[in-house]
Amino acid sequence: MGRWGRVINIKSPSWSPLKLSGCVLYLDSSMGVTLSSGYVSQWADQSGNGRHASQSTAAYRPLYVTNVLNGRPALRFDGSDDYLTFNASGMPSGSSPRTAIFVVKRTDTSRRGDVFSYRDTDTLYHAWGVTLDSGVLGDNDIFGNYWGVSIGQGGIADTNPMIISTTLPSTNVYSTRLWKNGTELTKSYHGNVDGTAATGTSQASIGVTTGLISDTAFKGDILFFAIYNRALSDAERQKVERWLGARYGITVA
Ligand SMILES: [Ca+2]
Repeated sequence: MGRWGRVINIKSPSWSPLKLSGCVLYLDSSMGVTLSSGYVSQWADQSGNGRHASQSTAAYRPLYVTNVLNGRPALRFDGSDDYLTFNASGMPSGSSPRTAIFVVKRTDTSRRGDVFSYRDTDTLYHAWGVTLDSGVLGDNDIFGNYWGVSIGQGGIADTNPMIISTTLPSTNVYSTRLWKNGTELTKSYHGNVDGTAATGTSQASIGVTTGLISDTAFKGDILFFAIYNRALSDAERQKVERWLGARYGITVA
């Protein structure tokens, strides 16, 4: 040991978005993926809540593709019938605040591009979900039980890799915020947030809107997907976005 003692690494190399409190679902394509003949039968939730996303029907499983972004693998959804389901029970709903952050790369923006959704207990509508298209449930882009945030005709029609973040600080839909690669997007709003998440593995989907599979299928790659049961602060959200940007080689504002 020299005069100055050990060098202390003041950075935290092990930090990940999992370290933030309130993470209720955490899916990372670099871990917890179970394959069947090259397709994904399960994507294990790393949040500790056991909300593993899975698909029992072989034809509906997304393809696992290595070295998609910055050496990281992806789940490739075919835009036709591929999706995974998880249990919606206990997910943020009703008047509770929430955050979703994901990393995706669309390959066909003429498809609707629904990244996830989960159903309301009334089974007709949805407690929450995010699509990258417009024209959903009455021009909603982030939608619930007849509420939504519109981001204009065409939605986020971008085939570049992107980090999408959205927060809902309160039950008022007008409080919803939405960012692409760290830049906040202009929106318009309507309706109210009131859906209550249903119970059951078939009630929540990744890659489609639950119950509307053929109309809503996302076409492209999903690499990362996290949901929190609170609205992350701007500083927290930016920390996650920068971590994701470095991890996947995406420039963040
Ligand atoms: Ca398929």
